Amino acid sequence: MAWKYMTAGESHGPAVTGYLEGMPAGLALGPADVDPDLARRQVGYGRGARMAIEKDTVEFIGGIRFGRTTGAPIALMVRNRGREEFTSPPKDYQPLVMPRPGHTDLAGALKYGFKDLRNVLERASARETAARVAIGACARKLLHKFGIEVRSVVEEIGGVRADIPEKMTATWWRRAEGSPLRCPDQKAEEAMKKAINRAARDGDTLGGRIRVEAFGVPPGLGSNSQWDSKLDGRLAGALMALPAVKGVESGIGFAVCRRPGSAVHDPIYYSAKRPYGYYRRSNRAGGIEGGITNGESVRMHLAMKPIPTLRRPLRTVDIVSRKAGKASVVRSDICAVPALGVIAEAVVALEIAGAMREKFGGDSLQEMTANFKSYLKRIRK
Ligand code: EPS
Repeated sequence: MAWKYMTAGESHGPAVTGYLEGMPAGLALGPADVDPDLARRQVGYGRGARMAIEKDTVEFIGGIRFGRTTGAPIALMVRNRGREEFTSPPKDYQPLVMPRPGHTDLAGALKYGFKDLRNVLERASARETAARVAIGACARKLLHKFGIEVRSVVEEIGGVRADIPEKMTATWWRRAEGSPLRCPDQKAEEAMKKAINRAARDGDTLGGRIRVEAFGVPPGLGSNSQWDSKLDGRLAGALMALPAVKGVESGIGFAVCRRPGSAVHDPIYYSAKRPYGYYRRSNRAGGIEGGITNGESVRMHLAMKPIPTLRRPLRTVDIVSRKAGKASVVRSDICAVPALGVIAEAVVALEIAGAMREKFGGDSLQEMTANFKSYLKRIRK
């Protein structure tokens, strides 16, 4: 069973597309499972004018018949409304030649030999994440069948830290979902909005920190036996590969280097009433020990850098004349941290669904479910 997902398509081309291989047959799946996540990705205080242009909806091209997966690869697309000419350059076309520090502009131009940075930015654009969110929503639908939920919350924007408990109750998660910044601490949310307004006024941008958490994950996903099957490694790799992410923490992450073992490791308890018997009262490990899930929620934190397009641009060098100047200014967002939360949920869903497929196999949902149930029975025995 291969589990694989890929995307293609440019930010201002006809569409962004996604490909997902390894879904079992028989899962009810359609646009109604995907469009709500596409809409969640689009909201967020601090986003730019492009989001007023787009109204993302998915179109399935493969892998579904009469509303159910067939076991064939899923192909889908999200059309772009903010399209530009792609076949030949318009008469007044001006190439982009002033690379933005912090962007892929210069590294990409050097790598591919371009004299027009638009060739790089089209694929580097966070527009691509619409495709990852769409295939992530398919993975999420599969996870629902096994009682697994993935959620995200914004913990920090531009240096303003929210006061959020380690264990968020349903009320906290509802508040996060209802907030334009995905932040359940209302006081911090107001301060974050002010910081975003200030950055907008100053021609600047802001990054932040998010938490992404998967609930109901059974113990035993991933493996300790080989480096590339460790689930924390896979999650970290997939999350680090999201636009603008510069740091990933598993559980308490970097805090482990400042505490003794007794304040890092989570003591083990047992109760026959618990779903898997064994449980922890703390979850500093973030639900993964030695690359394998331990039955607690899988929790990761991400650090996002501020967007590199600044209305008050930084110094740069023209890639044609090599003369000093100011970086190019194009339409962009001020802050996209809340969107990163939704995108990270999609990636975590994709990675956990992949690990579930690996462990429970089966060509149909029915077969996979039977394998899952027999595993739980053994664990609970
Ligand atoms: C982006 C720049 C903006 C964002 C875009 C990501 O697009 P444009 O250059 O067309 O104004 O709106 O994000 C999306 C289109 C999206 O769907 O998230 C960039 O340079 O990364």
